[in-house]
Amino acid sequence: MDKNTLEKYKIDIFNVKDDKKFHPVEAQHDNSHLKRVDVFTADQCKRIEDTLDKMDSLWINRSCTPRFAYENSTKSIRAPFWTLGAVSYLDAVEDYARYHKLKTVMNPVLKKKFGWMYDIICEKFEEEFGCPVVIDDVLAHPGFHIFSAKKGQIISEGHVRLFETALGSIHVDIQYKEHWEYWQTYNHADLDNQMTWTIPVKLPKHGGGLYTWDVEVDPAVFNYNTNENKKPDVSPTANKYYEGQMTYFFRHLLHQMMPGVKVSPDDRRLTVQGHGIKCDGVWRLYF
Ligand SMILES: O=C(O)CCC(=O)C(=O)O
Ligand SMILES: [Fe+2]
Repeated sequence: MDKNTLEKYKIDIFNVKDDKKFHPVEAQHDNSHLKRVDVFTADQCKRIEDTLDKMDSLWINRSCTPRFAYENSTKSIRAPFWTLGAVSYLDAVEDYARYHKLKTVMNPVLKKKFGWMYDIICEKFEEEFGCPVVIDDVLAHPGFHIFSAKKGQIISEGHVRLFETALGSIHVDIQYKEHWEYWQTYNHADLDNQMTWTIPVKLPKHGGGLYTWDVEVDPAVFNYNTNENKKPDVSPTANKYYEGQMTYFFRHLLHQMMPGVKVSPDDRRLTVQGHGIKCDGVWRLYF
């Protein structure tokens, strides 16, 4: 996207022309499709961030990988973007065996370092849904999206500007489709009600969030296009994120990571990331 298109795009989306009032995260109301649950305290968020930093040799650099590998036309972001854990939309989409290889290495490590965190997540979901919620052991454990430099380093000026652009695609989550055969091992896997959840543990100073669009799209074809061609006619809702607060939604809610605002070189956007499918009465969480 060239700079002029980008500027137009920002103004379209935020509908705010005066840069002094440029606070897109507060521009609009919450989307009723997006649920919110307070999950971690500030201390717990800090503990997660510190643990994540201590494990930075295991972060996988995805900065040159198209943000959503199942799309045929996305730019390489080349800004510091890492993941921890095996990722359905990046690894399984590319090579299903690679996903399982990485998961086999990473699951025990994640369980050891973040077992306490998974316990809290499952407990909160159980309170929310009133049925058992587990971390799935066959698929990859929930992991992390890391938009940040490594601890003690800063993001370069060029990358700071990149973080202020729409790095994430406009998409629906269809990660569950990669694991079709696995779901068939259950009597009933509710593939019509798949869930996506995100818990930010560290956000940039000027915030972060998720755009959502209240429109129906065909999940079989929608993702496989460029953002420009996919942008719906209606305005998105800007759902602000809060550190420690989970957002989750069901089915094919159209969404996009919100671009950063006035990003500084030491800003970080760290999120615990996962999905869920209810199989034989138990929600199974995975990445
Ligand atoms: O980071 C976010 O806010 C959302 C990420 C997302 O859409 C995804 O991982 O599918
Ligand atoms: Fe998504």
